[in-house]
Amino acid sequence: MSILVLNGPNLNLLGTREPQIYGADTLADVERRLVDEGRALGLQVSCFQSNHEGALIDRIHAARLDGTRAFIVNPGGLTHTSVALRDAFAGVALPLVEVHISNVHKREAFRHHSYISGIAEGVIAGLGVMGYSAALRFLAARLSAPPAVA
Ligand code: CA2
Repeated sequence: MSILVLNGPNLNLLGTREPQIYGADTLADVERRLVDEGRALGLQVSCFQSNHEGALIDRIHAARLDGTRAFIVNPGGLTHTSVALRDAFAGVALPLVEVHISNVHKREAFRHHSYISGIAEGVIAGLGVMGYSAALRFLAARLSAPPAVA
């Protein structure tokens, strides 16, 4: 079973700036760990990051045909702006978990609304990069059993 991990704009800067907010791990560190953790859980993890909304949407559409069973997504700033990204996920209709490294609810008011949360199975915020691993563990369980709640 394949899980696609998507990261949006500026997350390629992880580990290079603002470590007090986003931690010290680079995106390559996070992606490597998720691939390893996925293997241990019997999941094949693929990763994609882009600074371009259209590239993310194209990758989401491609997931219809490449065996992807679920998404883990940190949409970055597009979380708070992008109806188009939400429509792409809704169009593909695979389970998704939204992850934010920081606790967006402790930050500026404009970060409190997400266009994605309303179509997500779950939302994780403020656990640092561990949030991605928590999402992966959740999906491993979710994909091998039906959801306990609608
Ligand atoms: O907390 C998160 O994961 C966010 O999705 C990160 C976004 C932000 O716009 C959201 O409100 C919350 C920003 C990503 C920028 O990532 C950087 C990482 C390191 C250095 C600079 C930017």
